[in-house]
Amino acid sequence: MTTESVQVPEAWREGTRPGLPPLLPDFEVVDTFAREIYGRTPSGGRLSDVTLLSRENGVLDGAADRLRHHARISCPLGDLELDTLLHVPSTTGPSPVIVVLSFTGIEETLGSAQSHRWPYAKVMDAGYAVLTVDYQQIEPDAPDARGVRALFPADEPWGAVGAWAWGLSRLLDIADGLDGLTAAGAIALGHSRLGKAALWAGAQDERFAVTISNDSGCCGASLFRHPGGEDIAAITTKFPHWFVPSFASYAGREVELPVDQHQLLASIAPRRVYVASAEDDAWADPIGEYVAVVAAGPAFEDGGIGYHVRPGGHDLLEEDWLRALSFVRR
Ligand code: GTR
Repeated sequence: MTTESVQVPEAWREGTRPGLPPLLPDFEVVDTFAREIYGRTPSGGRLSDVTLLSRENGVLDGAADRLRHHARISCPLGDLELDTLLHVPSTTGPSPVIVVLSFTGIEETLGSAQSHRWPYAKVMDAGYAVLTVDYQQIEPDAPDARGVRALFPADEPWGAVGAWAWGLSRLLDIADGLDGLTAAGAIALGHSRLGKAALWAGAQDERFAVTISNDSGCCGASLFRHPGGEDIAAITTKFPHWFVPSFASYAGREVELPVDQHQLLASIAPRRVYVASAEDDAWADPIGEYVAVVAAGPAFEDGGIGYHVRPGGHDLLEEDWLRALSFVRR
């Protein structure tokens, strides 16, 4: 772990952390996270077909093949249609896949103000395929949205973060049937709100061998009980649709939540977790993320959980990908 630039206040150093709930068996804790925060992910949603739309071999100076697919997922009340973008290393054998949702649409990952977040050539070089979809094709990011959540009976509420996590699992279903990818070693990666979704996907779907959260902050990797950055009042006021409606009742009552985020990280063990923070990203509380990683540590075998904090602000940089992937390779 890279800890040198995390200045943890005395009260939050190991052994003296005030009042964090103990680590619990994962089945119990995942259920509590569903009930209190993210909502229960409904079962169902079956991949019905995947159509290849285009294939370009040898892009990125020969490092990758680039494939676009259209996928249809049949849900109880209708079909969800997804347009995916896949990069597969062209020089290696079957590759493990990183599934990651895109904020800005799949074509934007290739050349736009956002493309620095997608260091495809370096990731190909490290031997990983990358499969992505626009997160808002799964569930639009708005309170009155009608995405995948409208395709299931409204028996129990689930928030948009839960819907995006569901989408990461569907990306993995898609990857399962594609040539050039191995089922083993699949990675869920997400930045910010999509880092929250990646952690929730990793906690629920055991096919993910590794979960990587980047600057995921409140309701992601950072502790509710560590003061600093976004809190429940702020997040549920601005983004009420991300969580179950009752979660907002914990605003200002963080200490009464029966869980905290180190338990979400721990619930993924023995599968691996990597948390990346940025020094200037105060809103995501890098110290709260670091302390969560340390507190989750006992649930993992040696080296099962990793962390870095880099200089700079809230963003997903090449450095974040490469440091996370070097943790995965170790
Ligand atoms: C912020 C939000 C954070 C984080 C971020 C993002 O506005 O308060 O929880 O998710 O958005 O997704 O970029």
